[in-house]
Amino acid sequence: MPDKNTLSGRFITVEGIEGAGKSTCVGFIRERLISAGKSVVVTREPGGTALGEKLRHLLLDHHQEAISPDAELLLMFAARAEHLARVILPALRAGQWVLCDRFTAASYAYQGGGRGVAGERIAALENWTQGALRPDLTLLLDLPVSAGLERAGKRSEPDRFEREAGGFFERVRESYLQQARRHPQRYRVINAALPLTGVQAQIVQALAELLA
Ligand code: Z5A
Repeated sequence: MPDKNTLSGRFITVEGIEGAGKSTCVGFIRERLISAGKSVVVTREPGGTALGEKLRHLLLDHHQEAISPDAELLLMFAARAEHLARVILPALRAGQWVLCDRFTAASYAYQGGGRGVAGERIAALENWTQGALRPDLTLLLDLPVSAGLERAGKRSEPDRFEREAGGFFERVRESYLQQARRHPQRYRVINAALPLTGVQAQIVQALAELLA
């Protein structure tokens, strides 16, 4: 169980529905942090370790047989436990800044909001795997579902999540926004519907608060 007091690094997560621009923004954030003199570890969930990447493949592969919501949640947290033990906690202990494309907020949004798993179950797993550790800053890239799906749809074959109907993503978006309302001290909602320069300007402001 991590003791928050022994972690001298900072933990930033980037969240949002498909096509919100997370991957695009992670590259931008990394450059900003490096310019500010920080040592940065960029990673993602599910994934970030050898086991995590195998689990990611199982979770996203649309040729898989259907996965029950509870199994899906447990696999996300199995990947997360490994990710915390091997990548995130060692980096934070070494004073590095960890920048993660999705984290536990995605479990609340997709398995909770999207699939209907009870929030208490997710909270129990969160407390078990993370102890008191929570991201220092979560940048929630928010935009209408139709806009996100249109952006995401211009790319390769849809994965298992991207095949869900629009209502699923509306619930995911609402869950993310609820989490941001519940934890205003560590969430910043970024209007991701703006052109990239407008999105980046909001990110710069949010990072400045943490860097100050
Ligand atoms: N998942 C879960 O269910 N539970 C969990 O606990 C976790 C994850 C951790 C992982 O996929 C899946 O796992 C995810 C949730 C689930 N569901 N799905 N699918 P992922 O992390 O790879 O997530 P993704 O949503 O598929 O990523 P994405 O579709 O690649 O989206 P993105 O990274 O947010 O977008 P992007 O690639 O940066 O940008 C998309 C396009 O829009 C691209 O062409 C950009 O050039 C363009 N773009 C970006 N920003 C802009 C702006 N501002 N204007 C115009 N165009 C833009």
